[in-house]
Amino acid sequence: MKISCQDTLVPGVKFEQKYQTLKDWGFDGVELSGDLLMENFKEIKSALDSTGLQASTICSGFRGWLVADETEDRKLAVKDIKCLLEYAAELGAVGLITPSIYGTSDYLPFPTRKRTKEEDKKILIEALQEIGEYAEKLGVLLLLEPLLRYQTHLVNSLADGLEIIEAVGSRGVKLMADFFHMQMEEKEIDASLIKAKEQLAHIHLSDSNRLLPGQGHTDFKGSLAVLKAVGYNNYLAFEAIPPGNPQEVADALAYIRLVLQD
Ligand code: LER
Ligand code: MN
Repeated sequence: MKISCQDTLVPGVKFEQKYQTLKDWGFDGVELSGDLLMENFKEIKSALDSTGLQASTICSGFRGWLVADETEDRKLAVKDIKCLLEYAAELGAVGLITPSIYGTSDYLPFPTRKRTKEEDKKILIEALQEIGEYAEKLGVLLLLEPLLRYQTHLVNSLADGLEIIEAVGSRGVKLMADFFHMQMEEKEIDASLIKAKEQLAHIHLSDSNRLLPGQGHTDFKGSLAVLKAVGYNNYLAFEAIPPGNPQEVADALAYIRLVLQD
């Protein structure tokens, strides 16, 4: 398994400086923030080329949401997502990560949704069918990310994600898993990973408290052994609250490499 790290976790002003640090720490790749990429594609591409660091994936960064209330915001999301998928193809990245929508919840006093969950699901599936076809042509993936219930009302568990992906039926749309979200939404993380194995194309390594892997109470030893056993061979990308001392990122990488050796 290759290991990458979100660009927000590494210090540095220039992209080149950040990517070189990730390389020096021993990461195989970088997960790019989509919003930075939208603004700085040329600079980012040239920094990747000069450092030789691989772009593993792109994380969000588009305007609107696939199940936003307003049609215009949904169209904007599809338009930007297609652009980010093109960037993914140009950079040789696996694809683009997106949740269904961020900032909605059935469990907090967010504004009432205009539509039922079933209506939202239909909208999501149709949008992903269009995007999936585009992604297939480009040879990249749209990675659907389930988020915990306080961040989204739609697609919280891996099973929720699988239901959508099966309905979409495109090779261009796959599932990803984030250990932070799974600690709340899965009954048994390892059993859910096994069920999702055919569709699982990316993973966010984050501990139970959104700190770096090894700084919470997630059983990475057990779950990474399960992923190994089912033949998961895609990226594990670090996502976490940036630590006080950046050296902690390198220490967390050493910890995960050790766990993977067992
Ligand atoms: C948000 O909580 C998250 O996990 C990110 O990966 C957003 O896509
Ligand atoms: Mn995540």
